[in-house]
Amino acid sequence: MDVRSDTILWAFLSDASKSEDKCVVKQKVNLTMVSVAKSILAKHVAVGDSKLVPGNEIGIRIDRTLTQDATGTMAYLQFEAMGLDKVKTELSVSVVDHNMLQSDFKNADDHLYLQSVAAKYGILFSRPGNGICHQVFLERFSKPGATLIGSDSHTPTSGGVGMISIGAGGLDVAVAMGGGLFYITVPKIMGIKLTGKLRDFVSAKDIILEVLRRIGVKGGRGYILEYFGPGLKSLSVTERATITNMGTETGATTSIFPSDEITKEFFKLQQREDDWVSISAGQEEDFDEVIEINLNKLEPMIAKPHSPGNVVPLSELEGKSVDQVAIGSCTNSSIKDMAMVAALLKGKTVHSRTTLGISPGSRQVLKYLAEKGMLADIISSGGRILESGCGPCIGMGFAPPTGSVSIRTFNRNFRGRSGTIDSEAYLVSPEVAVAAAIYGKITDPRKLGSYPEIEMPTSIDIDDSMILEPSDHPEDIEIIRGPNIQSLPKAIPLPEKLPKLNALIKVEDDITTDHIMPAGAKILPLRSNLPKISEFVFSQVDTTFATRALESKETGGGIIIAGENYGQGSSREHAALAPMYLGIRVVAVKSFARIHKANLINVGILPVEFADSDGFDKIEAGDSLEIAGIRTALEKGEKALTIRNTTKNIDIPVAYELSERERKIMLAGGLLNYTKEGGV
Ligand code: MIC
Ligand code: SF4
Repeated sequence: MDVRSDTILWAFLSDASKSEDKCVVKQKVNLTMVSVAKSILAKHVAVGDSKLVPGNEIGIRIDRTLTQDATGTMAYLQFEAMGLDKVKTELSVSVVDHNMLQSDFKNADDHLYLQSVAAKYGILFSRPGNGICHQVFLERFSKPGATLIGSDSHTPTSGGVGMISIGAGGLDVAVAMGGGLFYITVPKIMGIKLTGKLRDFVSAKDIILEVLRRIGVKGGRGYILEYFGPGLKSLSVTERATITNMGTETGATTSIFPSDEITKEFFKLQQREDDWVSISAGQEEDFDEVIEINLNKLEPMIAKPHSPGNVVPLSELEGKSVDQVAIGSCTNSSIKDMAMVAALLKGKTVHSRTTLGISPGSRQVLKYLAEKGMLADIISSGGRILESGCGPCIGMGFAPPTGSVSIRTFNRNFRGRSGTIDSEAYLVSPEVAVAAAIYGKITDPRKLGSYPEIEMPTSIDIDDSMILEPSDHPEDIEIIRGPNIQSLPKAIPLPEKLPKLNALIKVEDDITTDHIMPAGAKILPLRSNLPKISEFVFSQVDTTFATRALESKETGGGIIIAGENYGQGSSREHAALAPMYLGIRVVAVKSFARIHKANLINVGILPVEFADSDGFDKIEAGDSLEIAGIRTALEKGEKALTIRNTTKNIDIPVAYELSERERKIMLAGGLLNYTKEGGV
């Protein structure tokens, strides 16, 4: 049965059982008001109203979970702390893809820890080299109509097959693995209507860049982006996944496509046809708002430094000299992408001033390239083959030179993320990346000649031998803990009064989690060692931050002051855990990004927003602040609090936006404490 009609029936039955007299009317409403996202969410609501009123909190059942190594070690330490024997999900997968360079024991130790945890607790383990978590999940574990949360912000990649897939902090994933619900504020649904057909050399990446050009890095907050319209019939699953992957950069809760005959073809190719169900597209009236993109008119696009929202037509930057080109990442590393790259590179040579690095998204993709001779075409052109992993996307190797221009098929171009603080990163499609590599400058890819016809395979060799099954004898498995694995810090519940909070730092709008907790080849290996990684909090913004924070921890704790969209970007809970370790008790901002706010709550840091437009201006870094009546306000659900600036002798009204459950979590001192106390 089509999942959507199944849901309509289900919604009707549940309404009918609650309210007999109005059920006919409600049935009509439900019949016309179901988008793909709503149909799946409605089936998974376990707490809250299944009518999905935007702004309400709901708890949803999670069918599958995903972790990657950089967030996974913490997530599994937290799972271990829950004291369960086994995961309770239908399927949980742990992938090693981020911390791949093994310049000492740290990453290698973490891989062993993750492998042993997976074997013991019933989790599938995708070994290093098997591919990037989102590409591997899409290929082998995605399922239309199901729910997924992953400890990585690009988990929405699997929305490309019609799955509700949401990025979350590691602790939320640990709770879901333990059978707990995942709580979200019901988002609105933004329908994105695609009409027409992409022209040659314009690709799926240009569609999502166009979405970002229109709505920016804040425009998706509070929404699910759902695609529909006649333009879908020319987009393959991996092209759809490029779009849902990078929808994360709009701040959206997730992005989703329907599941149609094209999706079915993908499942056939993956020899998983049984996992496929049809979910028909929503209609225009199902959405809270609609934007339309005519694919016939789309041009190649480019996102300028240092934000994925700085999108302009490529033509504006033509001729700019390029030092490095990097192709790959969870956004653009499918068979289709890589086959296109190989075809365009065939018989050509990379320009002498430019280096080209290519990381295929998965072992399946890499093997296909090798079998078809495409790898030889890439190698002959001078392209450097990097491992199947995140690699340069997160500064794990292949850092660009000083002051350079790096053209990337990735999804993020934040300052310093490449590993080189003064390099400029630009985000483009694979076609544009190849043109830049060959000409050594930003070039319209249409200059490359005729557009290659990429024949997609109808069958491929499926080899899951690098995905390890959990042990049949979990009691015999010893968890391997190298010296890099440190124990979890204890969160201390907030007191009634914080009499002496030090305003340690004041930052502007759109601060990313890469600013708060940088990544890269030096810092990422410390992800399972909180005391050590905490030394790098805000290190690219203010090198004295961590030392000053630790000093304030002794005298009353710290507070971070920030502008709009604080914490955009990744799901890394280290951007909350490490500040917690350094004694941060409160973060006061103009507005938050979704996942980071949830992570702050999970570790017991109070997120508050300025109530007045000038509140932000009334605090300077270094001011001493006081907040009273905290526990009483949380217990009573009174949102308003006052920050007293004792340095300037003024009061600044702030408010928290927390559900009843979140208030209880704050009172318990974080989600782990709350769960241990029996909270659900
Ligand atoms: C990223 O792209 O920023 C990461 C690295 O994949 C993060 C996760 C992490 O920091 O480990 C993400 O997107 O959530
Ligand atoms: Fe890995 Fe980059 Fe994708 Fe993050 S965005 S999961 S670092 S490839």
